Amino acid sequence: MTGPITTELHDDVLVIISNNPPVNALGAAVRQGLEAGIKQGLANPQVKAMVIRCDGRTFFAGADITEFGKPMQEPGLPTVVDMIEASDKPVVAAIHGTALGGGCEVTLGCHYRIAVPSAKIGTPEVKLGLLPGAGGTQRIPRIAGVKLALEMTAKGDPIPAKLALSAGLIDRLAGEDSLVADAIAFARDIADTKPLPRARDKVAQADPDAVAAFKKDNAKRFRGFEAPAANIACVEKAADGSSFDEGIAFERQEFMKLMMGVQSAAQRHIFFAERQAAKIDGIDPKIALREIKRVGVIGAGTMGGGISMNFLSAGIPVTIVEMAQDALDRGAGTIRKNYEASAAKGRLKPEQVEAAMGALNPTLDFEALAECDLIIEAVYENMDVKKDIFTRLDAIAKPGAILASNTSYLDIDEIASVTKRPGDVVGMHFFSPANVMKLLEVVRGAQTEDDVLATVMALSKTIKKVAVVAGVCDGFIGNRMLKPRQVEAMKLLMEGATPEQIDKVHVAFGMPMGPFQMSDLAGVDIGWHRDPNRIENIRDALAAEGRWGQKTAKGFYDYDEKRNPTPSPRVAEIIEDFRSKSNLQKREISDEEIVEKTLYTMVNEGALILEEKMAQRASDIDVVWIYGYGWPVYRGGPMFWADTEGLKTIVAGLEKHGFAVAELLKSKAESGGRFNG
Ligand code: T1G
Repeated sequence: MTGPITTELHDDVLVIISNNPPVNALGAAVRQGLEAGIKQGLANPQVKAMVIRCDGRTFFAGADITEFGKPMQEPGLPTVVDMIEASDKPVVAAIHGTALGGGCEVTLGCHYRIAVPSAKIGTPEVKLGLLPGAGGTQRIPRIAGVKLALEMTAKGDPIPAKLALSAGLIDRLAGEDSLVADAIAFARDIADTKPLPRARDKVAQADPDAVAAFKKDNAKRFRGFEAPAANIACVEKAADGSSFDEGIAFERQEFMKLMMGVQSAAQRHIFFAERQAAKIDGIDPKIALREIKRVGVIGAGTMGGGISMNFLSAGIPVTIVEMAQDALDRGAGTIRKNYEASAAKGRLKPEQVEAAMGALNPTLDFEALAECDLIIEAVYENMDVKKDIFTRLDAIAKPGAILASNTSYLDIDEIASVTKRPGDVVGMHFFSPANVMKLLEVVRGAQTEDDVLATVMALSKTIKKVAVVAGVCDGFIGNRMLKPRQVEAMKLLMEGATPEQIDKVHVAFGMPMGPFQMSDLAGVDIGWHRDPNRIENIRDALAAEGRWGQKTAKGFYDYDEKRNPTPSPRVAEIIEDFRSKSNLQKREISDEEIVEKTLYTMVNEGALILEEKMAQRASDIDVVWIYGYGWPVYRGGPMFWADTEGLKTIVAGLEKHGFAVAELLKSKAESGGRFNG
């Protein structure tokens, strides 16, 4: 046998082996090989049973997503799964790593399943805007019941082998290091079983209460997504008395609808974009990285504490430095409190909390940073303060230490200029709360060494961040695009829109909150000059009255004790006051105008970012907005969304309101191009 599938005959057991790195995706060659392997086993009278297993780090991790959207090569995965199930000789799936999507469905077509304890199985297709399209929605309910099938398919999180065993999705646990031998022995044990157990022959019991509860519990989580409902409908179909084949036909129909839809294209785009973002154009992926054994964090405030947790949770010791003992104690105390809160929710074991805290070295001694390999400054956003710190760091940090600033918009090159080692200086812009938000903008200074950048990008994966390389400009990528959105939103207030109208448009679009809800959450006073007598705009007026947002129970909205927002008559007065002073006439403003002025301008800024090479690629900008600001993944990020809107539409919308259109956007619109290929 050629290609990724080979077979080995162990007396009366034929082992069919896939070797298709990196994750044994079920591409055409694998499917063809599996079909040939099963045929070989059926044709050989010596073979009493078969085992399907994978080499490498995991069992099949699903269909090959890179094949989607291209003409499908036979045999399709459903055909392969059905062929396995129709075999009159038992087929055993030997599972390690993560049997996901089509990989899980291959196991369900097998008559038996054996897995190592560390294995996981799941159907994450919903995270790609899809559903298990090779029988998973019909076989899982028949084997494991409706309730678990809903969890697995409509939420898409894999389950551990132990739970799969109790649910009947696997039949036996293998030794962690003896999967192949145990699978062959298991195959021999069951070789003479008649009739062979087949998922399609089982009956799924309807469970309308479970379905209703599941829909209710997940209504917020599923808001705006199409795929979860399709998964739920397929699982219900499996248990509504329909035949297996009727269920399969329904699954196929629903699968194709999703596959051809924009949401799945968007979610598949983000799947690859997130992985592409980790790649730095022009740097050898095999470049030697600097060793980071200890991290230093300067500043034990909200950001410094959150940043420290990322490394402590990854088992990397942290030295955290403050200037005053009470600030240091408060910072360390907050870190402990956060860990204990996670432990209380069962997310961490007490010993993990102690291990993390044991690896934290809080100190007032700035010189203690000399033992650190990476030092991250997370202090007040003031250039003079940062320059002072980097001057002191330059004097004490060991040679080769990486010096990073967590600044959210200040010039990394200017910070680097005060050191004798500008090549070691980089930006690491965490998003608050730093121990929760996945996005990390890694800002490449003009002189940042390649190995410094590559080291930080690799380290980002270790601390479970999604890192994106940004250039040195005001606001880097995310906050730079946020600016036109906020500016235009404020202007719309002056012309007659209300904060709640604008926020409603953004929430309906799929954002977790609108511009004004976000201001109230972050703090209306962030970046305010703090002079209550200097009132030059609506934001100054609010800040001057102490309307600083949720933290003062009033901002653009008024808040009750549960922080529920209500429109504020006082804010309406302030807006009306500014409008009349500016001789502006209040007018009706359409939702369409709000989208054009607040979202199209973001796309325009994204095009400028690409023109100036402040981002490596359009998909990186999409990743920033998905992971940094909650842009709805089913719209694929601002640049992907612009492609689906049509760049000509974006240009027309911008020109209608007199905005200067970025050259890149204009040229792509004219040539019928797209940002994302
Ligand atoms: N197809 C193609 N490439 C894939 C792939 C896939 N299914 N999964 C991963 N890759 C690539 C990935 O792009 C990266 O490439 C490399 O493998 C390592 O991945 C009919 C329709 C398995 C948990 O959704 O969740 O089956 O960047 O960096 O962190 O019902 O990959 O190196 O060039 O993520 O160790 C359903 C998707 C498909 C699983 C491993 N399956 N994959 O994580 O490595 S749809 C999925 C993952 C389907 C059927 C339906 C993860 C992983 P590169 P990685 P990792």
